[in-house]
Amino acid sequence: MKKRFFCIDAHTCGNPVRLVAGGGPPLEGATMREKRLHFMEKYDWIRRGLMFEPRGHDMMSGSILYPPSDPQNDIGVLYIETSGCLPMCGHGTIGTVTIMLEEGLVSPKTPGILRLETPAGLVVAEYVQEGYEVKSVKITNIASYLHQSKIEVDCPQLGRLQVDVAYGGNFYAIVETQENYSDLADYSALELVRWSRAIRARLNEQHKFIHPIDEKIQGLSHVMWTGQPTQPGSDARNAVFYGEKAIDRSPCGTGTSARMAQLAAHGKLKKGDKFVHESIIGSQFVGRVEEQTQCGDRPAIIPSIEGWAKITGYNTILIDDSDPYAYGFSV
Ligand code: PYC
Repeated sequence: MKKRFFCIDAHTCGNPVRLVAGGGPPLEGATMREKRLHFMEKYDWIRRGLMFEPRGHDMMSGSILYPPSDPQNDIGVLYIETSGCLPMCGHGTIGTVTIMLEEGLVSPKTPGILRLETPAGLVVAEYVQEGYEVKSVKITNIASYLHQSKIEVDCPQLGRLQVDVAYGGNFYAIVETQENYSDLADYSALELVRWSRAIRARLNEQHKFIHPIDEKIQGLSHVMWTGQPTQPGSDARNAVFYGEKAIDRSPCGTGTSARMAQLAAHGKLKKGDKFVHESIIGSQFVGRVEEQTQCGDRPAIIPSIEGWAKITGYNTILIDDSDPYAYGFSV
């Protein structure tokens, strides 16, 4: 049997977004949190088929749209990626909002604003659209917080590292300059990928990373390597590892949220501050600390992230049961 998916492909500041506009499955559950659990249990083959080779690649990331559970909101978004079904994805949201508006997939209840239900919670997107073109999207993210500071972990080749773990919609190990690590510019992407896999596995073996309000969000999935900025206006540079082989080409929305939460917890950012984050390819997100808040019993911030996306094409993708690689592969 051949399953057909109508996808609109885009990139947000360099990182891919594949919005599944037709062919997504009906999901059980009142909220996107519940729908995500149903998708992971019954439909993960769709994620694998659309994200991995031969139809996707290591960095592939996407979304599927659902009606909102609360009529005040505009739409529900499920995130799919090579790394799994993320609770929240920043670059994916900026790309999804751009595609929805430019292709007329959503009618905003309030012009200039879209209220999005995500598995991690409500995310509000403010956008600037001139004619057809969406110029920029600013998303106000969920509560982000520093989970644990100064965790020691052994890294192949580099040796002992000290990392902080912060949450910005996913859990991030953040590696800052220290005795055994200088700057992401000093290492190859292949080295960063290899080391990320190793330290992620060790950190997950030795620690539990569980969201204080939603125990279904657990496990360290991403690793952020930090560095000095190279572009005018940037405050910092980063390379975020996800899945098994990916380095985010965008500055990473949930990663930038986690980084701002970590800096705020250490007294280096406060409400109202701006933080321009640069990716491995030099693209930029403008982050801001919008509010100080709590996440369960943890001090937290509400961050916003602003960026842009461009549609790259329309893609009708077939997943054919008789294809030995119907459900993707990774080498
Ligand atoms: O932008 O949040 C993000 C993201 C997560 C993984 C890749 N990008």
